[in-house]
Amino acid sequence: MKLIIAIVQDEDSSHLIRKLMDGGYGVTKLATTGGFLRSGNTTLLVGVDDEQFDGAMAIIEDICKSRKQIATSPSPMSGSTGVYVPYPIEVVVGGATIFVLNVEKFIKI
Ligand code: 2BA
Repeated sequence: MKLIIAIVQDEDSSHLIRKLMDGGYGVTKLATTGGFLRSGNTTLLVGVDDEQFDGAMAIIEDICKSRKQIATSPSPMSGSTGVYVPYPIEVVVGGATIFVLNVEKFIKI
């Protein structure tokens, strides 16, 4: 058994959860915050049998899209003034950041 930890964009999360549930996968949704953008994203925990793994990954790849986002980054105006001025930067947020862990035990009580 494997645990898929998928960090996805909020925009994709409802559609993705629906498709995973329709496919018979168990899903837990966590509301999370990205450390860089400091904006909300969604982390899904999906526990799968080994033979279900490829199917779950295919659904995630199919639905999660990368998008450009504008973030503001503080930058020193000058070394002597020490004043920080926010300026916009464009980042490409990936469709999904995925960690796959081998599950030692899966227990339901
Ligand atoms: P955030 O940390 O909010 O990052 C959003 C996007 O900002 C990243 O997209 C990346 O394109 C950009 N970014 C992140 N750190 C940067 C930096 N130091 N300088 C310039 N640009 C930077 P993704 O890489 O697709 O990551 C999307 C979200 O996945 C992240 O949101 C974070 O919540 C999570 N994530 C990514 N890598 C991770 C990791 N190694 N461990 C845990 N969570 C991770």
